[in-house]
Amino acid sequence: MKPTVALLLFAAEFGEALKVQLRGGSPCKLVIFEHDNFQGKNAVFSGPGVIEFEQFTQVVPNDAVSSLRVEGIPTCRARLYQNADQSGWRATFGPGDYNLAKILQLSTEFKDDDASSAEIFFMGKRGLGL
Ligand SMILES: [Ca+2]
Repeated sequence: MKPTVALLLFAAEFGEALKVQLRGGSPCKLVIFEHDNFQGKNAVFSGPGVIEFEQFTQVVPNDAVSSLRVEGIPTCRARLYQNADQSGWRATFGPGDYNLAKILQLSTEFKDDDASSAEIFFMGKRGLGL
């Protein structure tokens, strides 16, 4: 077994937060995909923070998100918004992989090919839940 693999397995024993720290990455990331099932163009955003329209649509076109992934510690949340100014419908996701079927199962608001901005935050720090 390679040392890196052993280290990650070891880290998994001690929780997602430690694993993220060992990777040296942001504790909260959002990956958006142009097409369903994590296909097409994709863009990675690190948080916490607001992902404004200009940044959100730099790689994946506006009104195109059809699947997404959230990576980070358990309190990590990514919220997608219908409009460029964080208004309209909103849909919030914890760490996990979400194809379109799963998104629509979890959110009655999200619309395919309609998201225009996002926000990454930690649940609890702003008093925001799902
Ligand atoms: Ca799409």
